[in-house]
Amino acid sequence: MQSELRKKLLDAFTNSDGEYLSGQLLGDLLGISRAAVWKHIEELRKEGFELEAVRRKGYRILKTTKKVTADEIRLGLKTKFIGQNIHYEDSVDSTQKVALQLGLNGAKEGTIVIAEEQVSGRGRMERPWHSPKYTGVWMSLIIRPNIPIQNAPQLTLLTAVAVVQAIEEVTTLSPQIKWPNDILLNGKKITGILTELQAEADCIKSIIIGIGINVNQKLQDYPQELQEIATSLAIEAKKEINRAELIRAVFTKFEKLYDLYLQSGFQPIKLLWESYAISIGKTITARTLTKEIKGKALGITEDGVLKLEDEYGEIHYIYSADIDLENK
Ligand code: BT5
Repeated sequence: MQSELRKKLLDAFTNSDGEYLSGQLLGDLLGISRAAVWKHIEELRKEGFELEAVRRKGYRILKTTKKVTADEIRLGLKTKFIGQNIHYEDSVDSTQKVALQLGLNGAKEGTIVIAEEQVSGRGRMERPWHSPKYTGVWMSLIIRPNIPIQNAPQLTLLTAVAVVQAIEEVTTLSPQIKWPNDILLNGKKITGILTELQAEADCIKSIIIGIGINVNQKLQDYPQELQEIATSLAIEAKKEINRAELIRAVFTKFEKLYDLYLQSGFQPIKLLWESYAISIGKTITARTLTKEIKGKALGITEDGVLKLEDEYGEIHYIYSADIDLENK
């Protein structure tokens, strides 16, 4: 985890808008000596940041690292609590697993676990999630909302809206959402979301939201079986995307929507979700664990449950399923 001093230092650079900051000023802000400031600057350099030091002017960050370390994400982050504590790893089996453990150990709301690579990343029902190094965003967010357990799936939908809005802000792309947890571009999957609960009796202890975003992969980076169904932001936008900038945008959008959700409930989120939904009004097939139902997707209920009308006019409420769209 990042030290408080390091956070303050990066916040100072965030707020300086590219102006020089003197060693004296930084020392005063952080409550440390100029020599200690210099040590922190050296550590940032070792991490890969390019810093300019000019006599009588001070320090300025010229270039960042292209990694998604806690420091890299912090520089430019302006949220209140989402992403204010970042646990960064080069390689993990799954960020969900690390976050579940941190959640049990009392990690603060808004804590993020992020890794450059996952060697056993997973989707729903233990399906594998392909998470190669330095290309995507593989992260898990810990939140502790005071809501009934049955409302937890709404947070998957809220997260999907946040990711779509972040992608729209950082790129010129306009992704769509396929209920419940897929974000698509040109019919191919760009993001998957996995929501897991830690609950006791009827009370939510924490919710771990896993977000996997394909950012800078090239088509050949995917195994054969994914090349048909997956894409990345770089493939679609035809240029590399700054992962840290995208992550900060996801945090900012999520925090806004989450605050709105806690204040006003699911209704405003539902409207936003529907505006991005690809399947509403279309004929789809929902494959649940026990059956397959084909019909017209009418929309989602106030609880985020999918409403499907079959050919006999019967309405089905789908809580969990994989969805196939007709004529993809
Ligand atoms: C999901 O599951 O879409 C949820 C994925 C969540 C991944 C994040 S990454 C951070 C956190 N840590 C984890 O270990 N997981 C979370 P599902 O709807 O079950 O879709 C899984 C299916 O997507 C697989 O069976 C593949 O067909 C496909 N898939 C696997 N890797 C992919 C990728 N990188 N891009 C697109 N599709 C992929």
